Amino acid sequence: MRPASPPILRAVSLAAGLVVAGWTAGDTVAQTAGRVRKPTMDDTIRVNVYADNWFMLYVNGELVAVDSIAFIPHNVISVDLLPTYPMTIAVMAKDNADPSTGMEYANTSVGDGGFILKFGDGTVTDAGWKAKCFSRGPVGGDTTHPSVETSPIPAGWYAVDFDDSDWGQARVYGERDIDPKQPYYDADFAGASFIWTDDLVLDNTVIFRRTVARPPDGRPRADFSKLNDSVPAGGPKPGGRRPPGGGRPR
Ligand SMILES: [Ca+2]
Ligand SMILES: [Ca+2]
Repeated sequence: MRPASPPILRAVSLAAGLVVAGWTAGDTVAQTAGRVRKPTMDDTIRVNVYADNWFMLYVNGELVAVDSIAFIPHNVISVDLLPTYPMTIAVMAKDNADPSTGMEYANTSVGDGGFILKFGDGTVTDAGWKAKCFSRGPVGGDTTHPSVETSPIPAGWYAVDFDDSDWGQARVYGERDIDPKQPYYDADFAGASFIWTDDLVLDNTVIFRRTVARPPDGRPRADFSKLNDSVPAGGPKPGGRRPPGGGRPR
C-alpha cells in the first residue's frame, strides 16, 4: 500500500533568513543594513534521485519530490533545492510489491529494491544513513503461500525531530546488485552508493533518514529559511504597500 501523494512536487523549497553557514563576498554586500538578500537559482542545489521502484523525499520536514512513475520504467527525478543546514533528509522508498503478498507481476515473482541520491552540495547516500523496513514479504521467501509482515508507518517519520536513534544503518549495494536502468547513467550520481536494508529482496517498504550538519563540499551557503520574517534587501519597492489582492507578487 502506498500513501496518498500530496498533489504538488516542489521544484524549489523557497524560504529564507539569516546566514548560519557563513557569507560569501556577495552575501556580505547583500546584507547591507542587516537585511538579507533574496535567493536566486544560484543558491539552489540540484537533487538527483533514482529508486527501484518508487520514493518520496522530504528535506527539513517539507515534501521536496515524489517519484512520478510508480513502477517501470525506472526514472531519475531531478529537482532544485534551496538548502538549509543542518539538513534532515527523509525518504520513503518502495520496491514494487503487492501489499498482501510482497510479490509482483500477478504474484509470479519477487522483485528487489534499491535507492540512490546525490545533492549538488556533495550529500550522497552511503552507509551512514539510517534505514528501517516497514513491510516485507513474501515472508520467509515462501512464494507458494506468500504473506507479508508490516509495521505502521510512524507519524512524523519525515520530521526533523523524529527519533530514529534505534534504527539500523543502511546497507550499501553495488551497481551489479541493483542493475540500474539507463536514465541512471545520464545523471550525476558520482560518489553516491545504492542503499537498502539488509534484505534487498524481501524488504519492500523502507524509510531512510540522514541529517547533514553542513555542506559536504565545504562551500558556505546562505540560510534563507526565515526570509519571509524580514524585509529583504532591496525591498519593498518605492510606493509602499500594494493594495490587498492587487499587483504582481514579488
Ligand atoms: Ca521485493
Ligand atoms: Ca523492484
